[in-house]
Amino acid sequence: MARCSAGTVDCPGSPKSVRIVVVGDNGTGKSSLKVAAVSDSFPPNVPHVLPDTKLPFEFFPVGVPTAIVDTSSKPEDMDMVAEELRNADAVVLTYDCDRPETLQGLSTYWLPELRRLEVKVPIIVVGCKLDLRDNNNPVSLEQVIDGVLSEAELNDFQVKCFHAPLQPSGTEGVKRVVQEKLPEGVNERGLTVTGFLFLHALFIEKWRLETTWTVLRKFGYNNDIRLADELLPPSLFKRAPDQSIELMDVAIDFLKGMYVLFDDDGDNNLRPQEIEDLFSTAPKSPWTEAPYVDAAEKTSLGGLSFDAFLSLEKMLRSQKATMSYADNTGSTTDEHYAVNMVDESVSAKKTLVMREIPEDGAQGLFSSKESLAPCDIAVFVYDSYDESSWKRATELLVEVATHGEATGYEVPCLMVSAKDDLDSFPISIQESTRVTRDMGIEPPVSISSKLGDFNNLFRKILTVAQHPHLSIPKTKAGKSRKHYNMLINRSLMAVSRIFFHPYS
Ligand SMILES: Nc1nc2c(ncn2[C@@H]2O[C@H](COP(=O)(O)OP(=O)(O)O)[C@@H](O)[C@H]2O)c(=O)[nH]1
Ligand SMILES: [Mg+2]
Repeated sequence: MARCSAGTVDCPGSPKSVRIVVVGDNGTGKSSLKVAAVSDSFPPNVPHVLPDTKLPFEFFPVGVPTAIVDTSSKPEDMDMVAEELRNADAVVLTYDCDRPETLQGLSTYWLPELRRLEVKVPIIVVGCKLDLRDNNNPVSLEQVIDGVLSEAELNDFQVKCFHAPLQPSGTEGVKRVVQEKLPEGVNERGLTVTGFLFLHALFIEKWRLETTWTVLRKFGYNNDIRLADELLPPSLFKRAPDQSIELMDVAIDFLKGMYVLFDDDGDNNLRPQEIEDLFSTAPKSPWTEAPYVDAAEKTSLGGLSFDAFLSLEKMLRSQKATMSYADNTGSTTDEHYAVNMVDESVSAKKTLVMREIPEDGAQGLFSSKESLAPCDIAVFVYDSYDESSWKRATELLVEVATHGEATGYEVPCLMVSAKDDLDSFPISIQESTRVTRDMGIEPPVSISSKLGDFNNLFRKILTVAQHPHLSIPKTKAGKSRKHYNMLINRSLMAVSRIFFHPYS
């Protein structure tokens, strides 16, 4: 795509430009859209296809030149359009709000075409000529991305799975069969999701199991009805070792819907039987084994509250991410986890996934450069009555700090002094405060599990994790290296000032 014509892209020495390719049916408003974007005015007459143009500079403040590429809609130019689409960084797909058939054109032609060309860049659908829209009969995008298989989509599906198109009478036949038994399985636009599922139930009932299996296999499911690993690229979920996954609000709403659906009596307590029902379509519940089985708080009735349910779900996601798709059924059983929600404020809750690491398991933490990267905070618990336990905790703190300084994956740390109900001697408060202050972290939080006094520990953990820069421990060596780097930087700055501005 190194084309220098019309001053658009990738001339040697110039920064790489972004190409936004505009495609859509003839007369939908592509060329006018482009002129309007570039000149901020509506053109009375536009040529059929405009030459490539860069957007005015204020459109790309981050300094990336952006070009809008207009395209032809003539059938004989489709090869050229395909070439543009392959080189696109983003695609704008236009339809005409005044002509519903151009919206249909998206699902019958343009979207399948983009799929066929394997265009994997962001696509923005734009409804042009809003001023001409018939408000009594508005066409909308929902009609295209609507969870309904149109005739053409049904046909694509058939070709993908069975390598043969359906005859027009075939599609009609399918729809008729579904409609007779399940009226909501079909609407004027095609086969609905319920209709599609009903059709498969029908195949299974009639012992045409191979049909459903063929479909499942085509979409990458194996004999255990599990998606093949290669279809779940780790990069999809996990980009860098220190990035984590957050569920979006829609995902949380979906989970809430599932919870409410299966919590039959609506008592915010999902009983073990109800959990089993929830996972009845999966090979098995992922939560019946370590490390999940005891990780979440149980209600007094032995079930899961919605918070506990959501915490386990989040733990599952973070495990999937950090264990890089190791089959979680095979995870080591000596790993102990606890998950729960912590109220950050009245309206916001965060999930804490805590992994217990026994003293002799600590070495594994430093096994590789990235081993501590997924961790948002390290908490060191010591027995306030046992000096050796305090010593060991400070040693570990120094090890974590050193590992962080060496690898660049620094982890904020918090010390916790346990058994506060005992007299905290011989480790005096002064001593522990001095050590933590010297390393640049908060003083230890005192708790007593026996008295049930957690001194707001979980919120404190959350605060430290959310403000990591305030609690990254520094070793003496690390500090002096930092000091040294600062000195070097300062002197370099001084040198460059003298060097470049001899008269200033
Ligand atoms: N009323 C109205 N007409 C428009 C609008 N955008 C484009 N048109 C008209 O629609 C016709 C086709 O536009 P054009 O940009 O050539 O479409 P293209 O074939 O997709 O490039 C022209 O007569 C334009 O003036 C709009 O927003 N409102
Ligand atoms: Mg045009």
